[in-house]
Amino acid sequence: MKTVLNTLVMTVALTLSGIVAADTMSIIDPYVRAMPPGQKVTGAFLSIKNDSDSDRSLLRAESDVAKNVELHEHVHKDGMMQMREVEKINIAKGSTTALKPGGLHIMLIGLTRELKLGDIVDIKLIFDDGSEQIAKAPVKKILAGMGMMKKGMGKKGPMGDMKQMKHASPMPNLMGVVKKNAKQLALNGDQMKALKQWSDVNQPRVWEWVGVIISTEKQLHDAVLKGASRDELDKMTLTILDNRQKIIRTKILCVENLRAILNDDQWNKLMEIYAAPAK
Ligand SMILES: [Cu+2]
Repeated sequence: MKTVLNTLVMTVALTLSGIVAADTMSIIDPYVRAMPPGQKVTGAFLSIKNDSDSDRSLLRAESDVAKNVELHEHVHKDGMMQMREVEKINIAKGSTTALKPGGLHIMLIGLTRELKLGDIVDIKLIFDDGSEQIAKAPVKKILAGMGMMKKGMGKKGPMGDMKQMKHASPMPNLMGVVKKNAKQLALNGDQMKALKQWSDVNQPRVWEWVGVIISTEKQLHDAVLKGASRDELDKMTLTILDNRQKIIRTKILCVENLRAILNDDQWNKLMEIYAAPAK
């Protein structure tokens, strides 16, 4: 009898704590940005509502779809917009904090699998009071960039994002060509390793910059309609240019790096493959 009573008490206590936890912090409309195939970085967005009677902060996020999960913010610095990691994200009592494109967000870096439209990504959120919540975030396409909001412009489907990519970088993507033709180029183990090291470091950075360009262009589009000042519009334009320049510089370094890693035969072969019309 005593055991039954204990079990009963425990059950009631567990149920109550479950309700309290669910009632104080709620996760609203989580989603993950769909990216083109092969892309290793993406962002997750959601709102967190704090109905508890004390301020809270989100300390960490975890997910098995990415090797690294970071909390990020966009900051305007010297007229430029940049992304950087933050220690925590505050949610004051009685308020809602929104993580959205161009603002605070969760960065999923080093995706461990392909995320397809409609997939549900589990993201564990860990708060400063030790509580945890799992956000079930569907993978969604985010229409971004000027004109994309209008019907008929900007094609739906994976090509939409691919176009954005090209748009953000008018540079040759030799690394992709090398990876695709590794066998034909007869790359050795050391070369493969050197290329992988380069990609691991630089690919996520480039994708962050692409993300900033896409979200800033969207902001610029909206700001013009709202009649923002020339000054504000210029700042956004500079942010876009700054990030474009960073991408272009990285692509230039990438070509130089490839030239250094490949021997002459491999390099000539690569130029041949690159120049050949796509089948
Ligand atoms: Cu970020």
